[in-house]
Amino acid sequence: SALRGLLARMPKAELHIHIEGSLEPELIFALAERNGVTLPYAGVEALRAAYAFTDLQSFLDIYYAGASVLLQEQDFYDMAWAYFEKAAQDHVVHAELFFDPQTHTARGVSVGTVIQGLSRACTDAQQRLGVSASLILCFLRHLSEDDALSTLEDALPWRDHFIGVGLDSSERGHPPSKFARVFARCGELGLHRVAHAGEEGPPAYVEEALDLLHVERIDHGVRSIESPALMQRLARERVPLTVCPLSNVKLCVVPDLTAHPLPQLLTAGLAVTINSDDPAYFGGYLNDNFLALFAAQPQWGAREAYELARNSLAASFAPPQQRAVWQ
Ligand code: ES4
Ligand code: ZN
Repeated sequence: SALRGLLARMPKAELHIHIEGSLEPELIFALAERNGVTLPYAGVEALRAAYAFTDLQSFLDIYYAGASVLLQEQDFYDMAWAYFEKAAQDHVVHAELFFDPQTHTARGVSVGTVIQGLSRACTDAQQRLGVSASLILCFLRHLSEDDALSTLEDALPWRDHFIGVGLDSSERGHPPSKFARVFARCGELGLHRVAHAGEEGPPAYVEEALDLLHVERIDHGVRSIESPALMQRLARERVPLTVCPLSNVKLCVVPDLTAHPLPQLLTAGLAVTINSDDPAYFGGYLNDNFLALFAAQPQWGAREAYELARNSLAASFAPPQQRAVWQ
């Protein structure tokens, strides 16, 4: 239909993608072979069959196992390049990629190896695909704040290769307050700040991320729907939410897309965006998320499509001269 064509072809930004979550099973096994890594799955089909998640933790266990095949700089480049080819097909004009250095440094891979491989792919995405791309370093919240601080320290020689920091992994029991000092340091360094909050955690974690970490965007934030006071604040302050519809269904945050709170968040005046989160694990890239959500909202049309695309470009950290090209 015309609407499907519009959704697929309109220019959009992707602001919530874990690049390790873009590793398709075929590439996982190809890199395992290249690096001599043995996986606890017989093959591509057996791995895909294990993608039946009941909550965030059941996903993270498999996601960290998949990332274990990444060892060389070229591995990080190849992973990101495969994503950029998908992004270009989806008419993504700008992407901000999350990466998890601690997942790799724990296996003896240096932060420099990770960042140099990803950064080279970002440069090539701009030059060969016309996709502007930047990196956001994420701290794993199930680890300590001291671990996050030393990860930041280790990454500082590559300070110019990432634009900001985020907070991801297991949310429950690991509130934003745990990372107040490291986020304050990141603020002093002029880094943008975002955090996952209100995915599985309560609305109070969204408030902590805003008040204690001083984040500029909230990743997920869907449980804000439970607090009218927080909803009013997010609308008034136009705090962008990077919402991931297919992720929320796969991780049982919502029962199905017809029950997803995104339409209510949008109607309440929040700066909502649509994103893919971990597309290789959750059943689709950015356009798949748009198409699936719009299929569950038959009353939606071009107005909502443009609003969501415009929100994504407006909520990006792209510099003013870049944004001028989109207007
Ligand atoms: C993630 Cl869906 C999600 N939530 C929290 N942390 C993550 N890391 C990768 N995907
Ligand atoms: Zn995420």
